[in-house]
Amino acid sequence: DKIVADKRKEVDLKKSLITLPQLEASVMMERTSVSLAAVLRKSNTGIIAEHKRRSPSKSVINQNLNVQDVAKGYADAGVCGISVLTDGKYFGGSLDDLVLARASVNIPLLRKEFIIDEYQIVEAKAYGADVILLIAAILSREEIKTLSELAKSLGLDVLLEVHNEEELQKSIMPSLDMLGVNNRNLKTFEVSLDTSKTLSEQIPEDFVKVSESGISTIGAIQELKGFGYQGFLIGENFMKTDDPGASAKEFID
Ligand code: IGP
Repeated sequence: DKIVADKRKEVDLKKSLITLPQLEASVMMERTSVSLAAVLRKSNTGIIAEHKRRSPSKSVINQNLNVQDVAKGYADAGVCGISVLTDGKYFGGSLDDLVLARASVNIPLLRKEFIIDEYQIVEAKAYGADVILLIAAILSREEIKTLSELAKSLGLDVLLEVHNEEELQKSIMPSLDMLGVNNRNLKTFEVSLDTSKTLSEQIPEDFVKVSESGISTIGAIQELKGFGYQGFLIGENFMKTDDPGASAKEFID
């Protein structure tokens, strides 16, 4: 599909600019990662707040804020982790955003990206991420295995994202830490929390369950907790305000 073809080109270009051995020599490779799964297991709020300037479904969400201020605001609010979009074309993010967020906070950072190549995982580590996202809709079981095992070998947590039962069944393997159910239908952009509710019972107990997208009320979180969810990935609802940290804080106090 289109996104995967775009990423293939992007990654091939990057490999020619910064080689894998050069990435592996970066100082950040020595940093000890913080496990988001471990933080979520101990938390009773479970908020993972996202830095998101725009999206294909909403176009502009917030272009006026500084990523360091947003990250600090989220951390001060007491969120469990921060998701930083690094995709430029569809979401207006970059690896610079990840580095700047890393410079601002010590809580777990998720690199939110369409990962299709091992290079992007080393890159995630080199630019300060603690967690990577793998999307079952764009990867085969073999790819999920290779990519997640590399991430684990670098000390990174893995969040595997699914939309339906078929994606879930093909993906289950021990090298994953968290299973995320995306409530947004990628084709229609429609959001339904029923997706999380329906799939919850099929997720084995050993994985931390994360519900992603379209969460905008504390009531929704309470309901999802009843289905075993311990993580709640929220972007737009916080980023559409002038003070995303303050908005996140309302979900934590
Ligand atoms: C956040 P929302 O509806 O709260 O802004 O959603 C997050 O779940 C969403 O940005 C997301 C996403 C993705 C973005 C989930 N999976 C994969 C890009 C790629």
